[in-house]
Amino acid sequence: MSVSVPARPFDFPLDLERCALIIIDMQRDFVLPGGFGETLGNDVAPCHAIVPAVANLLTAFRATGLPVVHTRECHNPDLSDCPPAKRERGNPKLRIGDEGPMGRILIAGEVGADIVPELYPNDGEIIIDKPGKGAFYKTGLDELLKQRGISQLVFTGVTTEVCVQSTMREANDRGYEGLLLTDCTESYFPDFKQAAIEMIVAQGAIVGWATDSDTLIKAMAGADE
Ligand code: C5J
Repeated sequence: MSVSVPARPFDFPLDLERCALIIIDMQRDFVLPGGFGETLGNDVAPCHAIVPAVANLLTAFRATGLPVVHTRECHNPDLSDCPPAKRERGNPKLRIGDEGPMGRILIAGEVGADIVPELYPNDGEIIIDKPGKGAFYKTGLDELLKQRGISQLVFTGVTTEVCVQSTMREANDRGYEGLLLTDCTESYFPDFKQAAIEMIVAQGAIVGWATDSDTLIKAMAGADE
């Protein structure tokens, strides 16, 4: 069943049999003090502030039985999948792999690299651990989505212009249609968030569409009636 969702730059043709929710990197390391985001000098509070909106959307998706994908940007404990160019860049207080207050920064299995409790994956939901910004790079995400017949992705998470936009672009190149929820994504830089949204919807949805979670949830509820 298909439903038209008011969106920019034009209505999104949501296919309720072929869409999945993807929640990008809602990890303690990006949204709580003491993690990777803060070691880079950022105020993480705005990224944490979207947790209730994402949780509300997650509840709505779980009620439909549609697939949910959670991603985590993280690396192997021996850093074999972390290019030195990524680890050594800049002058952060702590680097990837260093011991921080929530365990080793961005290392798989550490408390900081895990998803915040409010959004924690349920059994059966897809979890993608990714070494890069995009969730398709060096992961099996494309195959997992294709096995489930998914052709549309609803995007949420952090940060809008880095891992969310990278994944939206990767998805677009692979033929998926992407809808970004503007109240369920955030950046450490408000201007970058807005610019990323504009880049995505420009030129007739060159990367994808944008709307907010209330609009999507209302459209999904309307489809049930
Ligand atoms: C960053 C991300 N910003 N999840 N990662 O390094 O956007």
